[in-house]
Amino acid sequence: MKSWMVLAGIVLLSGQALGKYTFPEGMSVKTRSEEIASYQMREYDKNQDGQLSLEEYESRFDNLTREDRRNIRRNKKKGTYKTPEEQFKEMDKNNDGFVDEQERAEYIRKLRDSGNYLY
Ligand SMILES: [Ca+2]
Ligand SMILES: [Ca+2]
Repeated sequence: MKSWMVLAGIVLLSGQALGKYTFPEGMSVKTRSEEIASYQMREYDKNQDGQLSLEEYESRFDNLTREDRRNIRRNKKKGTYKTPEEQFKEMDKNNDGFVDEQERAEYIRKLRDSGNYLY
């Protein structure tokens, strides 16, 4: 093995031994809810202002996946089903009439924490 490779190996090992891995500054580590929210934001934010209007959010329900439909049925069975408009009002924490990525992520987290299905 070449000496620089050995050296790199030692540096790597000592780094792991210390257990101090810090992410580069400015890099945020996204949670699963945040990842879903940012994916959905790209998908449904038609006018690309970084927020969802009720109309944009409702358009999502025109193209439901099989999993979405299954989750809707499950929530209806549990009695926890909410219409898109009801969901939107619940998501819009600051009542400005729009849902931003953070509000969406919080809602997704809340659904999961309460054991309800996302749709
Ligand atoms: Ca928008
Ligand atoms: Ca809002």
